[in-house]
Amino acid sequence: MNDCIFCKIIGGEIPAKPVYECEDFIIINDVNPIAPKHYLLLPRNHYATLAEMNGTDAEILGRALKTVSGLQKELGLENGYRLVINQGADAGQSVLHLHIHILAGTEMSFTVD
Ligand code: DGP
Repeated sequence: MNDCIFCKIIGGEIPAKPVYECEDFIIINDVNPIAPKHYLLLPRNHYATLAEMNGTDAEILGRALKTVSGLQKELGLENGYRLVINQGADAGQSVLHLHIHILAGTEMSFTVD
């Protein structure tokens, strides 16, 4: 995907300093953090939305959740964290490359506004 900003980050075209990398995905700091710790987990393969994943593709999401739970100490998530996928316009998805927000570092309320 030539015009995808996250593909450019994954491909090294846009410099970033991943806090974690593996064959399936990378984790970077969000450029506009909404919490003291705000990371983005980016699958290396381009899926604009969840709907583009088939069942095999979606197995990466299970590995992603397990990986995040194994990085609690490294990423400073020991007091808890929230994982968010914004899917589509109503959720405010602004980058059409599937990603998981990892939010932590403060107590969070849970509202929709
Ligand atoms: P979403 O609304 O779920 O599509 O969130 C996209 C997030 O991506 C948003 O929190 C800002 C972040 N973001 C957008 N462009 C860049 C970038 O070039 N670098 C980084 N690190 N984050 C970005």
